[in-house]
Amino acid sequence: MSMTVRSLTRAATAGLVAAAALTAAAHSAEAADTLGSAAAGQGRYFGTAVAANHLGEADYTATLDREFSSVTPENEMKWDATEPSRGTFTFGSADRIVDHAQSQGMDVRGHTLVWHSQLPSWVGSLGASDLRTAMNAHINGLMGHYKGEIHSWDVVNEAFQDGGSGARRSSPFQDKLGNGFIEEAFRTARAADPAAKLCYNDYNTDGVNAKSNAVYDMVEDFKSRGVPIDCVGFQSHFNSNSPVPSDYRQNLQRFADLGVDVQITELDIEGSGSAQAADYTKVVEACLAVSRCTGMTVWGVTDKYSWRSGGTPLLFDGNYQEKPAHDAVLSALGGSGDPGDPGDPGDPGDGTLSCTATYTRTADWSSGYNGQVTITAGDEPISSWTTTVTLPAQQSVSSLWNGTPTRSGNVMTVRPSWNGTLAAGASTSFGFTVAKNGSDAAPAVG
Ligand code: G2I
Repeated sequence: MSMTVRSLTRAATAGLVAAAALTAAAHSAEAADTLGSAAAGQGRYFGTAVAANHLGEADYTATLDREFSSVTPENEMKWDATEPSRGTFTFGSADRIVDHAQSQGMDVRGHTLVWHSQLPSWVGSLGASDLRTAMNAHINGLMGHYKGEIHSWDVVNEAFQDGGSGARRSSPFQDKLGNGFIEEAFRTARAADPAAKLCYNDYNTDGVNAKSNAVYDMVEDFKSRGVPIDCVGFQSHFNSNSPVPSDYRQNLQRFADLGVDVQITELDIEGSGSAQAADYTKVVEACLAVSRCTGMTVWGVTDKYSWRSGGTPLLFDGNYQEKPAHDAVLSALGGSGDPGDPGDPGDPGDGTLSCTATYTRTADWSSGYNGQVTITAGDEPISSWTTTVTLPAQQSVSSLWNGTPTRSGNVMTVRPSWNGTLAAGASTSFGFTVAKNGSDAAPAVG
């Protein structure tokens, strides 16, 4: 994929797939007793923050690929990483994460577009008018580059102060553009990628308190005035000073009742053993009790790379061994198996999951046609799928939607874009447009 094409949009590039010849390979599904597949059984994703510089570590990547169905770049999509000087966008590290996630059929959360931290100094030195232009250009730059590839974006992050006031936090955006900057960011984001869910994300908003009340009021106001917002992210960084609140579920529910999805976006809980496991169970149970809680993300794969590594707050220890907290999460998600002992019945790799792929031609004209492939999970939930479409030699694919294609000769391999997670018996479809180039034959799909 050349830099020139990538600088248009990655999705457009991925859609420009030429294909030929016939037959189909098998599609596959992942085993059910991992965090991602167990969550899929509950209609949720289970994700993790990922750092690009660890992807070369075999155990890191093996754990990531096996257990998780969604990734959030931990730092690589932030402003300092993606637009270090005005108008110069650098996507190398973020692209590595997105490419890796797509190769594994994982969804990607975008984090984050407008935030007071990890902000290059040039942004803070702009006057109001220039800052507004730069903010919108930054949103357009990132969302344009990843258009169609990001399930949910944290459009604005941490705009409210801690403490009892419920006031906005001082930042270049707040101080120079005033309260309206959040609304403007969301409106710009909706236009930039209408398919992405647009989230407001914050911490210490997990229970009912002055800060979460202030966010609640903002969301209520946005919904009443038609400002585009689709979800609220609850970071959920917990420790003894900031424990899992007893009204966590009620708080998630009251936001959901405003007509937005809720997501747990940066979960980690300091501690160890059964106490930590019990706290993780509370969080998972709270999400599962709220139908609009669409998924959970832990803030890292292994304790050793956590931003709070001293507090060992994650599900895998520094040697990638599953902790009691992992087993508790898996169990709370309804997962089965013996997660502490890979190789036992019920562990990853022993599952005999299945899905079917059926093809139909949905439109036809003299020079081309539209095809649609519907993937249906068998009697186990799946967290990803892979389907192969092989076209007659003359034909070529000019666009594809609701899937992520890669081409090898005549064979187009399609993996999920946003739609990897299927409950038992559930279906999803992707579609594509084909130029016949003289051949009206059907593709083979498997
Ligand atoms: O602070 C925890 C999280 C709170 N919510 C927003 C998240 O974006 C935030 O993530 C953390 C990352 O986990 C850290 O990895 O954000 C920190 C910065 O605000 C990240 O730390 C930074 C270090 O401060 C830098 O020195 C370092 O260069 O990570 C950078 C990349 O490793």
